[in-house]
Amino acid sequence: MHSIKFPAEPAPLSVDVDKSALIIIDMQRDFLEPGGFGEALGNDVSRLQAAVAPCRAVLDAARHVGMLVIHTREGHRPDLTDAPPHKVERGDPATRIGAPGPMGRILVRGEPGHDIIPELYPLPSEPVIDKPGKGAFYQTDLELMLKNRGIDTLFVAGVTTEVCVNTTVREANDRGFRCIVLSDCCASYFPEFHQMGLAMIKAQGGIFGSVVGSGPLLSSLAGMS
Ligand code: C5J
Repeated sequence: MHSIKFPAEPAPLSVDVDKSALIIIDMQRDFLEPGGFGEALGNDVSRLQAAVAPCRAVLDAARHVGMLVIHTREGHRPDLTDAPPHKVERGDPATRIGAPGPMGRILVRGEPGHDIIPELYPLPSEPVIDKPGKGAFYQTDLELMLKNRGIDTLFVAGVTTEVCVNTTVREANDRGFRCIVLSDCCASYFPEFHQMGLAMIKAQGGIFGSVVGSGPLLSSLAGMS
């Protein structure tokens, strides 16, 4: 057992690193780079850049201490059979899911835009979960992986705070996992949704989980080694 302690909201935490995983949600080119799904929906994708460097620092630290790291990607099969019609039909037909864009077909598996940004690229040893929905547990084998590895705590990073991060945290919470959301490692196209997304998690005594910046976690992980 490797225990670390750090301040968090709503209360300080003590965590066994050996039972913890870092899950990095959807840090894909489609969400972070111009010409992808995020921009097709009318968003300013530069807003998500703030999360990249903190995510990279936590990713490096997690790798250093041997913590399980899992990456997720939102996207669909090339024939879109796993994409709900109501999801596909949203927005301008020229830029909707499956339409051709500068990074290949939007939000389609195997296309350049679907892949994870180079700064946070997974190592071959790190599982990548391809998910058709917003939550990382929906129609994936994430829960099986976590149970098989004896994981009970998730450090959660990625984008966007109020959509895929929040949905995954809520799914994890109902499955009995403790969630610790890394505030500066998450981002939203809407700064106010980022703040509220974090507030909703930590309110009411941590109704869905805890929130902490990368700084305190990095300090306590550095103290381990
Ligand atoms: C969205 C996500 N925002 N990864 N997906 O559609 O949050």
